[in-house]
Amino acid sequence: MGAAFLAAALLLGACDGRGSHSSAGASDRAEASEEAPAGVHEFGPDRYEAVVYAHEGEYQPSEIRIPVGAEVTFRASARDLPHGFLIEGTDVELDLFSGRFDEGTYTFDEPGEYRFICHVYCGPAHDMMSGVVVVE
Ligand SMILES: [Cu+2]
Repeated sequence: MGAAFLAAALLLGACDGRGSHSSAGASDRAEASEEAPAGVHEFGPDRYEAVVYAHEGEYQPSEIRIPVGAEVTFRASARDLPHGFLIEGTDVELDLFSGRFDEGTYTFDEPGEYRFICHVYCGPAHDMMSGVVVVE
């Protein structure tokens, strides 16, 4: 009887383990997208975070406005296929995959417009993928 109880407990435990593992993964992804809305978020003096998503040949947002002198951490992810995120004139070059973020930080000391493009071939819309960081 003792052994039967132990076996049942192990079986129950194993089922619980599998169930909670897969549901935790799903909720992690949901939380990640809800906790990081696309756009620019200020989190300190001259410190900004820009959350960018690549989706169906577009970036969200496609225009990022920040003040000159700001240190910006770009956190970017893809919502469909793998994409790239390269800001011309900077060392920010990120690889975007669905379900996780890649990060790069840059301080914009000069005002101007810095174009960003996709540098990972992603299909017919690849050449249309661009946006701009406006530093003013
Ligand atoms: Cu592309």
